[in-house]
Amino acid sequence: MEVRNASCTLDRFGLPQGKKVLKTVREYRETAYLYENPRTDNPLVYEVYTFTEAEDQKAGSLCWGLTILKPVYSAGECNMTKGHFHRNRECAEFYLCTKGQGLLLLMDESGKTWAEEMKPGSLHYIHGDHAHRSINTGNEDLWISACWPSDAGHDYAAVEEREFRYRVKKHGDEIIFEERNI
Ligand code: S6P
Ligand code: ZN
Repeated sequence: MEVRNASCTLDRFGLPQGKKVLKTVREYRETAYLYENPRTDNPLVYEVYTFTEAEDQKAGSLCWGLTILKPVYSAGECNMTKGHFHRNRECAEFYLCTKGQGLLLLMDESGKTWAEEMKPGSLHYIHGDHAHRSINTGNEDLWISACWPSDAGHDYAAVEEREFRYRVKKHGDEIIFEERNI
């Protein structure tokens, strides 16, 4: 029997390696619009590694990914991903936190917003009709491993139109949830 190498392996730093691994880097200027008081510099804010064996995005195929969110603060506001619903609201997703500390912000279609605490080992089931945003509340990188259906897609526009109800800030060691005026 032929034994093949896996198409994706984690290197000694835990970073995904392989021909089919796609790396996307987000710079602050792409997410500055999310913050109440944006910074004026342009640090790297998060990296997303995505891997799939599926050639197309047909139902039943899967993607796996790793998001690394940097500890970057904007006048006390914690670094966050853009946040999205899945274009296909039937597609759920798993998040597994493997490093760091943070929050998984969740929102339903009515705008109701809540959070789950992310810490190494926490596993999060994201329902298909819930928007999700990862937030780094710590002082080190936040690592989130994820698995979702290839045909889920990203609907960022719905979040831009109706933002998550809370901003997350840190004053000293205290995490503060600030309700938006929306
Ligand atoms: C895809 C999954 C993640 C995010 C990534 C970045 O369904 O939820 O791979 O895409 O964490 O977040 P965002 O909101 O900028 O796409
Ligand atoms: Zn998603």
